[in-house]
Amino acid sequence: MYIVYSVETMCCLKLIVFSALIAVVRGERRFPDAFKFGAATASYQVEGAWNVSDKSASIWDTYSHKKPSVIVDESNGDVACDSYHKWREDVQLASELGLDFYRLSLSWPRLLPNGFSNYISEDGKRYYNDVINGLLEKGIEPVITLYHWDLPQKLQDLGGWTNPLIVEWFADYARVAYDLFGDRVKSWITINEGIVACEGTYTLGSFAPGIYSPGFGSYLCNKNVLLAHAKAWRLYDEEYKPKYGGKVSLTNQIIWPQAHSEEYEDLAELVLQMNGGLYSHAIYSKEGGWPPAVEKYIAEKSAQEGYTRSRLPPLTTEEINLIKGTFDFYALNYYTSWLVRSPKEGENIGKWPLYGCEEINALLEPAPEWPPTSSDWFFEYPEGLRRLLSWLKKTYGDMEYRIMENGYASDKRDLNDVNRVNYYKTHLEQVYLAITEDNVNVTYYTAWTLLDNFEWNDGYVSKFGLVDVDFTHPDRPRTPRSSAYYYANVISTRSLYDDDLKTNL
Ligand code: PNW
Repeated sequence: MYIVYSVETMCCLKLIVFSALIAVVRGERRFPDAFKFGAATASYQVEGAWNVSDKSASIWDTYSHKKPSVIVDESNGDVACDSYHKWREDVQLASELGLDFYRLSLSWPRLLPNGFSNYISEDGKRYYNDVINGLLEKGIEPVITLYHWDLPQKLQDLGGWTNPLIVEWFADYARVAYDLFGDRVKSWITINEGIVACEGTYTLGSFAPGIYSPGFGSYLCNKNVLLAHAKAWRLYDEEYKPKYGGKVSLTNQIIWPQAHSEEYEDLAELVLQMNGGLYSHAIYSKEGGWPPAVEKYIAEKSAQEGYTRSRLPPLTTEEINLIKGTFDFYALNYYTSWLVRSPKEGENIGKWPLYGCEEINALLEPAPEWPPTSSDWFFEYPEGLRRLLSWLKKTYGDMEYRIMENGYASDKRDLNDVNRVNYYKTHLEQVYLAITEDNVNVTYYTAWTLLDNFEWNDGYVSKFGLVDVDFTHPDRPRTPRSSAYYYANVISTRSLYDDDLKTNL
């Protein structure tokens, strides 16, 4: 395996050096010197080794085992990319790509098999120390996500994210991670895409543990995720930042909701407040709390429905102040955009109640000219990323923005993945324009994902990898795609090219 990579890498390196020379001569669009390029994965999606040593089950272990039919190919993450055993290869790939940083997540039940911090797994500790040290040895910054959706089943049995006590349990877990790895890890993400996790679980009922409770469960979950993030951020800020000087934030996945036409601009803004504002207003606005438009809308609707109180649980002044300002940078995950309009008389709102569209009676659909991908929620609109960055800066202010996920889904195992190359090229162009034209201080760009992996309800069918993984082979061999070479080119030259790109293997 390594020999194959090395030969290809040598060719690739020669190409990169040659391209770099040309870039200098032609003055290509260059990213700022301090700009960092990376790639991401998440524990349940890549690690496998679901029951080795003393690791306990996560909600995705339990869910995929008990209800395989909720995953399109009835698969699970039992082995996934086997990164638990093959992490050295992953680190080697990251190094060959020239990544400045690698974003990975910790499996809570691997590190704390009880869910609680009274017992730390030696094996979990060793595994993450190995990966972190392996990355640092190659000069790659480890960026750690504490929670990327694999909750210990034992905590789910106690109510999971709807139990307010999880706020303290999460802070205890964060403390363990900061204690163990904080001397070497300077970038932390507390929780990945709280809104997608909560809505996927409770509004769609399709993410683990698959509890269908639209309009209730999702709001309880979002509230507790916000509080848990805030506690973990404050813990770092008070006790660890003085000695380690790192930065902590949480990732928000936001779709850009484009009004179908002028008459739907208010509706599109409400969709944006529901999916982007729910977390952003609470954390980044001067006032804090839920976005006023959303709070008002749900309170009024709840009253009309005969409830004695709003289905959106209120935040007390103390909670608002606890959450407000708990960031060191804005971390954005962007994939796609939607056109927003009201449904016509009798028209079904469709399957995208995600982001509260059922709640606010908004219909989301792709523009006909946006190319589809293999994920049914995902159409290509690169300009959406630039628009979103501008909106964030205008709404929440000038701060450091880090793009922590962006990438392309395909159901093909093609090594010459021209569509993915095009996706990265067109989205990086928009990032470049956001920096140079709109003066948005974007400092990190993260490709989702390094390796094909377990894509939640899409199993192994939807592939996002720069690197192909053969899931039919027990060794899970990895083969870089054209997009990997394209990205390596961008990273080594820190520039974008218009043409003469060799994307074939
Ligand atoms: C993110 N949507 O999930 C996650 O952070 C990753 O784990 C995942 O593999 C990646 O994006 C690709 O899906 C999302 O429906 C899941 O809009 C669903 C949506 C967005 C992001």
